[in-house]
Amino acid sequence: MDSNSVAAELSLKLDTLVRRRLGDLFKGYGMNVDDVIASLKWKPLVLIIGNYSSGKSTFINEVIGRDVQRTGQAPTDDSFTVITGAAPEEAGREIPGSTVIRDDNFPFKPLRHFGESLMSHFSMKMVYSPILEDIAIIDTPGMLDSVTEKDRGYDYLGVIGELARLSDLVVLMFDPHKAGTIKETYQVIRGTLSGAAGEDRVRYVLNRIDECENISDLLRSYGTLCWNLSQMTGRKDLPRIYLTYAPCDESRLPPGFEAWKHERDELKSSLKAAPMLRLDHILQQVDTAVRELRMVAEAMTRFRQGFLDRLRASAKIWGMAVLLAFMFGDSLTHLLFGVPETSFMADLLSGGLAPSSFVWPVVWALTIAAAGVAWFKKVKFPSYVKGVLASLDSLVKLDTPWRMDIWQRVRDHVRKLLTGDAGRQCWLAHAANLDKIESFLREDLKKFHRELEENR
Ligand SMILES: Nc1nc2c(ncn2[C@@H]2O[C@H](COP(=O)(O)OP(=O)(O)OP(=O)(O)O)[C@@H](O)[C@H]2O)c(=O)[nH]1
Ligand SMILES: [Mg+2]
Repeated sequence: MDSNSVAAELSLKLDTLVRRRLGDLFKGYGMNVDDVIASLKWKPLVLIIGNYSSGKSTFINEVIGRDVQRTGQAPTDDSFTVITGAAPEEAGREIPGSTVIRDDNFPFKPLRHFGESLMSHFSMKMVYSPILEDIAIIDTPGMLDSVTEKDRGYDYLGVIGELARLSDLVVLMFDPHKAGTIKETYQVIRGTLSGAAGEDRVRYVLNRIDECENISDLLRSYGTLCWNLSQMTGRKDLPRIYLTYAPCDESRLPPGFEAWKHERDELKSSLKAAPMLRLDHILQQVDTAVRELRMVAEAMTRFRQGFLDRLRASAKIWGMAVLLAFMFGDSLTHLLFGVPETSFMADLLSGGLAPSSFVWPVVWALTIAAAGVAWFKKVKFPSYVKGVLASLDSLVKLDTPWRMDIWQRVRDHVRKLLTGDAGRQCWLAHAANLDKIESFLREDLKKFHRELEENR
């Protein structure tokens, strides 16, 4: 079996497993299991991102052997374009974003949250090209320093992060003029890519090196990019950076630049590895999603524990009050108003207890119990929830950067659950859910990893 069909078969299996074992839990915590495995549905995806005019569209045209994307010196693309293979008779068709994003056959449904204005900046082009039979390539608008997310009309970095999550290979392209100094690039690498896409799925490219005047000029740009990358990614070891240029009149190149001629071809070949990377990507994605689910369940377990502790403490105090009210409540009214004629305690001590002696004590006990319940519901519980919301981070242990990373991604979701649904969350069996998730990670996913290794 070729690697594509192995990947397809394994993803289907994993899809079924996740749904069967954890589908209900994802749903219960308001998380979408469809989004988790969205990328499994379609062909492997290659995402090309980078500074404006770094040569993304030029590179894509070269890879697919056709001038499908517009290119130009000024910022050219303001849209995301998914370029996918098509039979010759279908080639040339363009599908609008609203259809692509809503269609269940494509994996882009998670983008629907970004609203209408993204849909008008999103489309799919059907192109006849052999390489597109196995992969689809996504061209993106270049990153601009001056444009804020608001100016674009949609959350650009959010969309890039979501696409990176769905993609099996991410090409991050710079050029010597802006070798990694752009703020948006920084945010994408730091904020979304590091969490969303595993580093091994990213290819770094310094493109347009033919525009460097000589080798020392190139080294300066390369050095700047390396420095900026290490600052951005926080890694001490530098990832490989492909040094490339679009095919041009070789005689124009500064002396010595032929040494990098093959890097363009190597980069192009690395795109073909996307289907192989998919297997790892799928597992990584499920692993991440399940760990996010676990973090939510952990937070809810802690929340519920705090609730039960308070409930118990309140029940103790109010239980005592109910008992006192039962025994002495009618003595008080007897003393003050002469009602009832004899109190419960008096009947008890004189040995004259009758069924009617219990009426007032019971009324008293029920009244105080009702007051206790009302107090807990209206005062104690809201103030507990408010306290938890104010110090949300204390719900989970944040002892490693890795856990902090996961927490950052689910924190808002936990806040939402506690803001809208705190009452119900107190009564759910979070600890049992946690056990289920743990056993999935420990047994099912491990087994899957082994199966994947055997199929390599
Ligand atoms: N000298 C040189 N020019 C290049 C190279 N690659 C692209 N260009 C030119 O650079 C300009 C920008 O290229 P595009 O491919 O449009 O860049 P882009 O990254 O898609 O830009 P946006 O879509 O605006 O983000 C075009 O005029 C290309 O012809 C290269 O390797 N060397
Ligand atoms: Mg472009």
